Amino acid sequence: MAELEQRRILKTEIPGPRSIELMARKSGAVARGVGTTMPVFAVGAGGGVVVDVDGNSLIDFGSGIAVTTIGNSAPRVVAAVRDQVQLFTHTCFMITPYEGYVAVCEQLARLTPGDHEKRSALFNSGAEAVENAVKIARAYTKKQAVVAFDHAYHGRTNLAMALTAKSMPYKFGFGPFAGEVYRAPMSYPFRDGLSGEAAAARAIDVLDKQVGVDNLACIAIEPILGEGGFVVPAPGFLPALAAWAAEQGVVFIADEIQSGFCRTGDWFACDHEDVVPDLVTTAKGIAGGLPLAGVTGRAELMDSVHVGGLGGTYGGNPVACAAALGSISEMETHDLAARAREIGAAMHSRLTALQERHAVIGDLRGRGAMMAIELCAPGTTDPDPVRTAAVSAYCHQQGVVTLTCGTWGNVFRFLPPLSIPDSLLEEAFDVVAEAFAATA
Ligand code: PLZ
Repeated sequence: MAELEQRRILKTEIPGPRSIELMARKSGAVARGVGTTMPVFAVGAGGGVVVDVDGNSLIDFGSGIAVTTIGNSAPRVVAAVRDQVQLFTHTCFMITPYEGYVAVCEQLARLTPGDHEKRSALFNSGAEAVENAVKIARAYTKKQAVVAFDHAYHGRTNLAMALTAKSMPYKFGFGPFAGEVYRAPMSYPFRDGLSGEAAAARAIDVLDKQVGVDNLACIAIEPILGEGGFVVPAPGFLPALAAWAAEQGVVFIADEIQSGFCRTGDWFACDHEDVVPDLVTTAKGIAGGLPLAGVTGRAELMDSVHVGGLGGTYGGNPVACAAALGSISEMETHDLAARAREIGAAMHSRLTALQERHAVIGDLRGRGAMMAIELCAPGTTDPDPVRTAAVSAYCHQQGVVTLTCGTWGNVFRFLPPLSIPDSLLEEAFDVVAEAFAATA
């Protein structure tokens, strides 16, 4: 596809007539449970825009939920996928393996936190990676209890749902859930005002007294909450938890599915505090939009599973692996971690100005190009999901793809692709500012 013009273009109302037609077809063919954030159908995307069937060019502030970090159809991904697809599309790594899978695991060993000996296994989705990380931790420790945190999101499969905190829409009506899953309090500076050390002590007390360390196989944590509201734990929280886990022989799993691969201005969110997890789950940004996920961890832990104990028909599909290698090369060549920091600084200054004008913005937080504002009744922490939805709807109508998140649906999150030009970034924030003014 020819390079897309990097401009916001509104040719019709949003949604336009062809999207409306397609939405009607969707209702007749696609299960209702599969919702959409915007009622527009895409035909192209790249740089910082998504183009719809009516010729509208929308500014992308979502990256397909933190997936197309390097931009849609990035040149190295397109080339790598095209080459691979002409050679072979699938043999199944468990039948006749291929080099791409091994090469991705070598890259994961190199890039994930810590310079210890590592091994990886590849899967199709984030949820599958999380499930496998828990399987591996249980096999290694021969213990069963698993701890997740308040506001956590780890996926939609049964065990991942059990680990996920929020009922509607993720868990509602879908139980019973996997057993031996416990929940600990997360550090949420805006709401609990605790230091990292104090929040860690509070969580550790739950692990110790309510779960019992002798039962505890692993704790799984997002180093920055994703769906739960882009909460950055207070400094010291993650290091204290990781140190406690290491002392107690509990496997520390960092779910970097949303925060990984340059999004936060470093390779992984754990890198900001030099936290070295025992296991890291990755997906989303790893392969520029192709489905791929991984579990990477200490060699002795990963290799404690019997031969044949890990796998799946498509896990580490050759086309997805080629895309991942192209994607990583794109990140390194263009130093996209630095670009994420640059975008983060620009977003921070625009959002600070916005917060000064609108008391409804209670908190501004995030790292790099993973930034959010939390909307609350002025001067309180009472969530304001209604205003959040109104601001978001305004942005959508004006051609900016924005996403919300948070346990109370009152967090507005910003996840632009790192390929977005500065001009579009500024224009999208002009629209966000208008949206706040128009909905006041
Ligand atoms: N762990 C930290 O962010 C996926 C969910 C979108 P899958 N987050 C987006 C939705 O509503 O389904 C996610 C995540 C973290 C795990 C997952 C799950 O990854 O690839 O969606 O299975």
